[in-house]
Amino acid sequence: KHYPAKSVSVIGCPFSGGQRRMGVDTGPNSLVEAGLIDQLKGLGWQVGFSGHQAFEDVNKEIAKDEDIGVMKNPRVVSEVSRRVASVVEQHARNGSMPLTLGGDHSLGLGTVTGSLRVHPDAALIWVDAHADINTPETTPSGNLHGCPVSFLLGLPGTDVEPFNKWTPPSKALLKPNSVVYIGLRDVDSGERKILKENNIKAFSMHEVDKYGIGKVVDMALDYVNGGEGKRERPIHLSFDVDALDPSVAPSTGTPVRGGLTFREGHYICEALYETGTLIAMDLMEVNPSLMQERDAEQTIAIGCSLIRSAFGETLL
Ligand code: EXY
Ligand code: MN
Ligand code: MN
Ligand code: MN
Repeated sequence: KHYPAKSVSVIGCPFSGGQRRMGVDTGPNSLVEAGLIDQLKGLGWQVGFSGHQAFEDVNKEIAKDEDIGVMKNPRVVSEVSRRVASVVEQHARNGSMPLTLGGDHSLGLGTVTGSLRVHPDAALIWVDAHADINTPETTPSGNLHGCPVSFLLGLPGTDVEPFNKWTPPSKALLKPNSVVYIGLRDVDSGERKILKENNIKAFSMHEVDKYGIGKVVDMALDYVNGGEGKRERPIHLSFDVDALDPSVAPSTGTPVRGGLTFREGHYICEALYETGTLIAMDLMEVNPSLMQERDAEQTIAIGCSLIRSAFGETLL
């Protein structure tokens, strides 16, 4: 077990610069206001939380942050990821499991970098409707929340400023065979090519339908552990709430039909907790300003319950 002390650090990241819709920066505060901290304490965890990350200084540069190529807000996204990496790294080094609340998924570049600095052998499980593996050359939108995985892998096309100042591709910490996706259903053609060429393991919704979520999670864990039933390798879980079906989690910026059910999403979190090898979690893309108030409340409540499942809440 990697966190026997049951100590968790909640890292709220009010950031929206990796995409173009307002409001995702209020996700972390909504999750905390909904009672997340006490819920984690109720599960027996020691919870460190001393307010959200202060990105005001960087955020106010957004208007001045000119595109580089097609990349939107490149300097701001890069600086925020750089800071998040070091915050996640510090907590992990102190033996407190980082739980990062987004914010948009460009933050994943920071969280996973932080984890890998402390646990270089960790694998990444990316639960998402999207692969978030566009490069600055393939991105159809220029939105960097669609790109963090390509930077983590140091793929061709990611050797660009300002990212290469602190996370150069030559020093990439993540290997293509250390990533597994679950929940994909909106993958761009450039991304599909990248997944194929790099032989990256992905369970799309087609595989979830075909095998069932239980088998999919088992196959994902067997794959990263390199053996059937082996459960040793540290795992970073990056959970984009849009992996869930929009009927389950409506308030998110890039909803896609045909997603995970309520139970499938929770099952993933429960099963990862059960392995005892989870070393970090991200819960991303909760945007309470989208859809009706009821929808926002539902999405926030589900964000909290996914987290509780990953931190040991059981049905019986
Ligand atoms: N693949 C599309 C793009 O790169 O623009 C959409 C990405 C949405 C990413 C969301 C966070 O998961
Ligand atoms: Mn995502
Ligand atoms: Mn997504
Ligand atoms: Mn798309």
